[in-house]
Amino acid sequence: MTIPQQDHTRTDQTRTDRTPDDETTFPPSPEFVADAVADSSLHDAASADRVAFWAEQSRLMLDWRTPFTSTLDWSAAPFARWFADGELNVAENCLDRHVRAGNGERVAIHFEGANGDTRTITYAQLTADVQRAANMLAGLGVGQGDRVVVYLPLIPEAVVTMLAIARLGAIHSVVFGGFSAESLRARIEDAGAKVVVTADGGWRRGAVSPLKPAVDEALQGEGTDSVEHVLVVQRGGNDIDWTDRDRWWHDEFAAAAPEHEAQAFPAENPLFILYTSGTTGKPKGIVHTSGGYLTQAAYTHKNVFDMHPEKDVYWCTADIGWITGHTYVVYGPLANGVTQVLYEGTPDEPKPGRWWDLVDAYGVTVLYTAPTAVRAAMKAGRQIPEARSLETLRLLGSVGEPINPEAWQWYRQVIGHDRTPIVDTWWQTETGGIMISALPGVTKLKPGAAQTPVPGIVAEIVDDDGHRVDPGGSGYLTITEPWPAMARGIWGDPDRFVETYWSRFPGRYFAGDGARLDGQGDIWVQGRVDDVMNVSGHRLSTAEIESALVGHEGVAEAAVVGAADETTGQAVVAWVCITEEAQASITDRDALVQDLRAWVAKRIGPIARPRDVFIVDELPKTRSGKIVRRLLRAVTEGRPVGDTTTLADTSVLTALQQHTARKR
Ligand code: 6R9
Repeated sequence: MTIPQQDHTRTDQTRTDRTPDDETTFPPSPEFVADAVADSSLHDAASADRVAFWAEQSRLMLDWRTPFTSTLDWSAAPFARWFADGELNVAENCLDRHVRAGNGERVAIHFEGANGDTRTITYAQLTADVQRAANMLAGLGVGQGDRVVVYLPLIPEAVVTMLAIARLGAIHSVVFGGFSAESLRARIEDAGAKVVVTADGGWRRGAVSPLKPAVDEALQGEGTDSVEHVLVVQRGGNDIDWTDRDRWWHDEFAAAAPEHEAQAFPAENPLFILYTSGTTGKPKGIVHTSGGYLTQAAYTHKNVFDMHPEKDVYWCTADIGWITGHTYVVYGPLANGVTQVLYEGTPDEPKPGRWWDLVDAYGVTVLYTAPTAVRAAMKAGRQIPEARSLETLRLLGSVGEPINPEAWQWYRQVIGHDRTPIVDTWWQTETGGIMISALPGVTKLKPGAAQTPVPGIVAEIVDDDGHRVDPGGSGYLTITEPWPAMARGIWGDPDRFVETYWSRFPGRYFAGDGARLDGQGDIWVQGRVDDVMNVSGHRLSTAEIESALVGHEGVAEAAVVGAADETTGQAVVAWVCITEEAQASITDRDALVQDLRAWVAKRIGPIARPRDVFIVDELPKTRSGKIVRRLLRAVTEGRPVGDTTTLADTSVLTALQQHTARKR
């Protein structure tokens, strides 16, 4: 069965899968519908002719220098070619064309540094900066197809650098500033980078965190001889070592010519490589190209976030080191000519509530963030956002993990004042853009479910044998038809691309997520399949139990893992952080533990009752905020934890190990 597209006129009907969560829905308000970008005609057009639909969206969203005549070439599947005989310049689509259309004075970026320094950059200014930066990079020998590694804080120069590289038809590979020298080295080597762009340091919690030393260390390592220059932005003002290959950004920038004429490149010219960690071994360099990627970035950004460029102030809180920062900080919003906020710091520096102050200060209308941030805000307490206005917000988005219905409800009530729609967007580094999400103004929203493939995308949930599951069933989330922003491969390793994503279910793309299809055809993404537990032969989803735990008033955040158990195969083990209020009021922790076990048993069923509940201060997370259950499982089972390089803070593990040691 193909997952039915959302029928927003359908009301209550017989449901084969009745869980309490399937019952709660929020239809779009008439006020929202009246001014909504998306309407149901998108679904109609995409169902009528999917490939023609994408061609139409591409022509609508982008300016092509040479119009394409071929839309999709799938003859070398799974390596797709979209719009292949067309030519465009990606940076010109994000910049110059808005200036030419008379919108040069519109603010592109409201930048706020961690320390409170601010910059307002218009489209005209950003275009000028990128032109000059393109000349600067060309002067350092960067041209079409060359790789440039970007290792910068979240500052305007990062956006300028990415776009300048794109303008030259070169390939950027952004490495998150929190990654170590060794991770950086491995990426520089794999990409064969010619230039590295970095900063002396960035600001975090009132102090400078140095970046350049990691580049120096990386370049002393093996396999980095390809690097000819390091371009250094002055940001932290910290002392740094200097070598012959180093150049100050401000010197080179000032010396570069101001005007740069953008050349057109083929649609399939590579735009970037972004490394993502696999389950094992070395990170995969996911390759994205130009025309198809930008089409889907712009189309999803416009329709999923209901973008009205002339009046919206959009804010995606992701770092540019992640795919979310690529597609929904840089390419989507700028292709659509939208005004956005760019903030260097953390949500709570110098004190809790900084994010909400920024929402009020800039009049943010659309906010896109991760469930982990929502749960952190829940943990800190609703009094913090309640002390702010937040009246300008009209739409909220979520990405990165399943959002528990409880967090969804809190996000809507406390941040969205009970009126904003929330779009829960499922996608991946490999998909390039949003794949599954409600369309605001069209879809009846369901807390906790990503819901429906966006028009143009076809998703199916299949069982172990690759057969489609019926409504009410669970299985593996697969994509059955090629899409414009799909990865074009793994850098230097085409076989690994086929093996990793296309071999488990022949003819289908599968990248590791489990999902449930409810009685109304809505998709509930349940997290990576290795997060599914098997307790006495029952398949239990970690997400579902976590959701139940977070529904308890004392719990702020929960991570559940299946730990090896002699009798039940696996046993449910929960790690929870409790709210500030609960910390203040609870005297008997054992009683709370028993209460939580009973709570889960009551909400889901006795089979789901956790064997152990550990109350901890923090959970192990990646730097992009995803809970690392693999490590939690190892700790729970008392095994060595192995590679911890993806962790934001490794000291968390030691604290966790003390809990299980006490237990043994
Ligand atoms: C965009 C991004 C991809 C993995 C993906 C899935 C999880 C992302 C989600 C979600 C449930 C959502 N994920 N969005 N799970 N609901 N709305 O995060 O890319 O860093 O490559 O991670 O994140 O497990 O497979 P990436």
